[in-house]
Amino acid sequence: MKEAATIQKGINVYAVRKQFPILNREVKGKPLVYFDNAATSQKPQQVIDALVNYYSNYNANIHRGIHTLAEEATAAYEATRDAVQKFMHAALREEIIFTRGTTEGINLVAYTWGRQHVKEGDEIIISGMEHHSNIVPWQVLCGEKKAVLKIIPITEEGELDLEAYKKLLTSKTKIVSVVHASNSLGTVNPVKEIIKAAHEAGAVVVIDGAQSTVHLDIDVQKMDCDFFVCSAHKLYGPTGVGVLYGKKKLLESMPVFQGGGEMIKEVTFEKTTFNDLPYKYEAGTPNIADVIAFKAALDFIQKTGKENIRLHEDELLQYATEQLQQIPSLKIIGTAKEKVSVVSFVIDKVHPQDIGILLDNQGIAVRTGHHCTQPVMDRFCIPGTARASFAVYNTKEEIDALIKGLHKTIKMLS
Ligand code: 7TS
Repeated sequence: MKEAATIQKGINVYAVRKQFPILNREVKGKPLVYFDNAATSQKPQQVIDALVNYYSNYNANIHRGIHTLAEEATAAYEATRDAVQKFMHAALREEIIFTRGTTEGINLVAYTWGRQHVKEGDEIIISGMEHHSNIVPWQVLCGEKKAVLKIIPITEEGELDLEAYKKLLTSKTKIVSVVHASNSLGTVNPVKEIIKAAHEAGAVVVIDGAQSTVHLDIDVQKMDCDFFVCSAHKLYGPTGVGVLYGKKKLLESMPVFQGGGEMIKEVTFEKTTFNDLPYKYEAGTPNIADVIAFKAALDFIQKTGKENIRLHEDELLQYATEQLQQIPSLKIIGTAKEKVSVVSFVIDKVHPQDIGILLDNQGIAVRTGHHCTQPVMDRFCIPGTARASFAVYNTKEEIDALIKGLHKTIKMLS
């Protein structure tokens, strides 16, 4: 990658790139251009080092041991909780529950608060742009309780129809669960307005922050969401770790999710008493190494600067959008006013799968298909899209390579 090109606002992208060893590799004899960041981001060296350091120097199970290794591991694990609390501006550290990821967080809420409160004839509202993980758990719950799932429609631009949403809210609405930023359209939803309206109707709100947390400032108190979920692996952190934020009052009142070690105070065959928050929802040995390495990812974001990252990504999104719009046979799906750095597109007479394969032959990784949002594809009457999603380490030169690759693809296939 040439260093002569412009250094984009606030960050030296080439210095950032040096922290990500994987970016040095080649794919099919070409330098890797990684534009599949919405699926999972790459990891900086400090995250990889944190994993290696834990396993090399203080691998031990947490909370239960009094020996040095156990104490060190516990302290590092709990330090991540403090870092997440700060990162999301949660009021209390016990409101931060570690999960396996966004999917598990949503399922946890559906199985606990959902099962406890949703009754026959009640309503749950989700939107037409949800990831399958924010559809299926609610469908299962509705099936079990004979409740009704209602869907907020999407406009042609890929925005939520808020007027329609407000009409869907009734006294029977128990839960509203919506995505903060869409993984297939890039749309940033006005979650504050959505939450306020839901609360006025007496519903609790779950925000799926899988895509937003890495791009936007997250302040769960200002947002006033009841639950917020995200995944570390989309935040430059490891896979297998996520966060469920919940308001303490709700978390305390909810039934337990999984039973086992850690989540108990006392067990007899007659009766079990459950542990305090957050441990009540962290049954069994957690993913210690990855939780610890997640803090290194948050440190990386902190050091690089959230605002700098956002400005850089906005610039990449704008540049890519302008460049893609110049290809006559290409149509961008998702043209909302507020977007994160995700751009989905289709090309006349070319299947998205073929775009993906031919770009991969040129070392360019994009995601193709329905992106686990099949209802979005149905809404736009398309089989799928090709999706390029940008991260802090991507450059305009890489976008130029994508555009060149697309021209080549179109020439070959039409
Ligand atoms: N919600 C949204 C908005 C997502 O983008 C994803 C993952 C999930 C939930 C589920 O997250 P997980 O970490 O539990 O799997 N999105 C994608 C994607 O766009 N391509 O691969 C995974």
